[in-house]
Amino acid sequence: SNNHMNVAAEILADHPNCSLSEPCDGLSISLARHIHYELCRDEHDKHELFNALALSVKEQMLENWRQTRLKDNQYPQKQIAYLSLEFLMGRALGNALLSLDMTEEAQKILTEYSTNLEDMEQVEHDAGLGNGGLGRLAACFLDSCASLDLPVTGYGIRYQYGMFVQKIIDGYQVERPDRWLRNGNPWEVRISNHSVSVPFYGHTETHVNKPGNRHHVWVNTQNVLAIPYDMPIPGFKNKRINTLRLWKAEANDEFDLSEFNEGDYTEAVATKNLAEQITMVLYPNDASVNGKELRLKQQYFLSSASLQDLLARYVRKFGKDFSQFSTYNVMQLNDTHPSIAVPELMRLLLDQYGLGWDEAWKITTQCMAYTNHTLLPEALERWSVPMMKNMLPRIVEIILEINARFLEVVAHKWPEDIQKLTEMSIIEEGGEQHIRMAYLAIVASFSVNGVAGLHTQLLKEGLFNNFYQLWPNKFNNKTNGVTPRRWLAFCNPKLASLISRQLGDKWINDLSLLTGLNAFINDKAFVKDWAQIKYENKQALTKFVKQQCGVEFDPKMMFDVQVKRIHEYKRQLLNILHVIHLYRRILNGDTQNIAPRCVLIGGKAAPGYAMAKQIIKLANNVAHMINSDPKVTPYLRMAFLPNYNVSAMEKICPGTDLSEQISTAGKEASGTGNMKFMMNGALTIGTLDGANIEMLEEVGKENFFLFGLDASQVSQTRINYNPQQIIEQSKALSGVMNMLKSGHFNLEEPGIFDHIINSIVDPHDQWMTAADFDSYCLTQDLVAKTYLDQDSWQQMSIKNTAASGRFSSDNTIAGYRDEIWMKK
Ligand code: NBG
Repeated sequence: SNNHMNVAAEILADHPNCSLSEPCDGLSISLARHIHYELCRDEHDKHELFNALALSVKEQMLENWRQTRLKDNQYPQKQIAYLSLEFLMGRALGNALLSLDMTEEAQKILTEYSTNLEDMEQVEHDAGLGNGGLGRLAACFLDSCASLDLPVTGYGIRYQYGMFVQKIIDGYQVERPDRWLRNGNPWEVRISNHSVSVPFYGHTETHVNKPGNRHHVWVNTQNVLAIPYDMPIPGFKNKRINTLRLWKAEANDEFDLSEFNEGDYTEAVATKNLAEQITMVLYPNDASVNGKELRLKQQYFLSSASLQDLLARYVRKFGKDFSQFSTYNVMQLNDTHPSIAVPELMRLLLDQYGLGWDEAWKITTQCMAYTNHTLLPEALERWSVPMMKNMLPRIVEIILEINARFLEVVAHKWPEDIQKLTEMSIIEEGGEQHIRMAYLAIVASFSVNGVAGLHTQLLKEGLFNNFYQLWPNKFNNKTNGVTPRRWLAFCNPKLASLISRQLGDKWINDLSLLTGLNAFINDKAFVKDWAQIKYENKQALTKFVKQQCGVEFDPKMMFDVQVKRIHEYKRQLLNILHVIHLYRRILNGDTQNIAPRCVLIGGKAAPGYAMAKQIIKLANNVAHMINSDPKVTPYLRMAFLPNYNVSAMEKICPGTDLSEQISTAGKEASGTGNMKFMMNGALTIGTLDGANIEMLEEVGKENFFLFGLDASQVSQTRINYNPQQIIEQSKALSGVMNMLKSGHFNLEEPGIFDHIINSIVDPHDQWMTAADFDSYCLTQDLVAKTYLDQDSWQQMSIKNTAASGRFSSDNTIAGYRDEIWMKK
């Protein structure tokens, strides 16, 4: 690596005077400059080279970034703020080069430094500032907003530690801190002069300036500085560079440090640590809550900092006349996590800018929009009133006032219906009071949306039915999508160029054009190329699996993949039970019609979720038994992939034949991994849940492996659910259960799977694993039969990609734009 400096020096010497055709800030010279003037030593490692490269790619965006900001400030048009506690961005380099149309240029430049783009890309740490689907959705949305030329700013938290790194030790998950910033983050720009101060604790006082004019003040607060770090979000070849603004917490010296005596340095530093704790770490809970005080602090910190930023920006342009605020601003709340923005906007308008309640409420309710991402009760946020009163006393006052006024509306709609009041109150009574954040969000929002057709329907019929009766027009559906830039063009370059060869490259911006592929399903040469690319992607995935798990896959076998957070409702357990079933068949010599397959499972468990962790252990133990039996491995192999994340998915989905989307119907709000697999030509085995339903509609049921109970059958079956009886009546399932109970997979670890075994036979098993088992196995047999007929498999694969156009996040965002953000 010590010749990088020489290469850089030569390039710079060749360009003593920059010209229009070769500007000094072009990629090549910029990179040479960063290496030559910033690395400062001859010896440096790949991280330093990566940083120099990323800095020079960022430099390519700076001018357009500035232009975008100028343009957005200049024209009076609506600004959209996407508020989210999670942005699961993954790596930025490859995606930025693709958007800037500089991939080839970068490849060429890097050969001069005796390295290549793939190697450089591998050096980048994932920005793992999210748990799973919800955070990755936010990232896909940012890409689509920029590509659709929309003035959308993402607001989030710059966690110093993102999603934990998962190690597997003796088959168990072990969590390690994600030190993603340890080599610096070349993409971010710290904007110190846009810092704001966020108050906590203290108490409120009411002052009467004039008779009848009460003025509220929140005093004696402990203030924390919020410093913005901006990341560029390039649109696809359109010169727009949007911003992801991430807030970092720092101690506010002006206030806190003055409290301490001169020289009491340790105490002063302790305060600094307390403040910085707020943005130290991402909570690793997916679709569940843990109610910790620090989490509420994070939520308020993000909401307050972002709103202060938006208000300051508005005031710079329009002064303190807020009558136009809702014309030019809308805030999309990504789940209830940032819903404390509702009372915070009220507080800023009332206390800071002196508006009256009615005016402030009108503004607030005209610019808040709320997206719900789950029906699971354990994910619905409720904050203890006493806890919030202590931390955010003024905010609680405002919530109580919002609730009092809202309950008058309820009483008006349903006169003398006390039950409605209790059901719908933002404050949950009975024992300690709690604030129902979803209700707060609904009451204040002009739009409430679910993330897939079934999900929205269930919101209206069930969870939020009262609110739906009160305000039917607030409710709307926006089925999720994923960005075709990252999830096809970038991650699967071979397939992308085959598609472009047939259709041109307009599909990258208009994914509905993929239907054009249907014209080639009988074109033998095309089908052969299609199959060959899948094979090569499977070879690459084989290498990755070997590297990560030490397990030998064979690209000639079917690749059957389930990667997502580990959760009982997602039913990785059902998948494992089927694997055990196949294993038994093979041991019994019943190998007829078995299509040899490699099963890959990956995903993280929330550190406090014991059952999910046991499922990981089970997957690892079953994989171990299977892979160490040479009678079995010609037919079946299995691996558990550690540390599943965005960049792993970029390798996995291009090389997958069969995508497992097997949640208990009615539980998965949408799913988005399902869409990535479909785009990349995988076939899906799945239940009628979330967006699977719409995928099936698009591709036709003959090209989708459907099984299991639907959502209403799940509710019906629950009433008299008797898994014991189901097991007795199923030869296959009783065989599997007996093998599990015999301790076959845990001979040296007695009892460790008892909890899992008991959960399957429990009549209260919410996930109804036993109920769907036979149907799942039958459908898996059909999968195998189809796979053995490669011609029809490949045709179905093409049809799946062809039908995936609707699931571009461009399409989803066009819906948000037309039906929520620009409405009115
Ligand atoms: C998740 C759902 C997924 C959905 C994503 C994105 C939460 C709370 N919800 O089904 O479980 O695809 O959100 O909408 O993480």
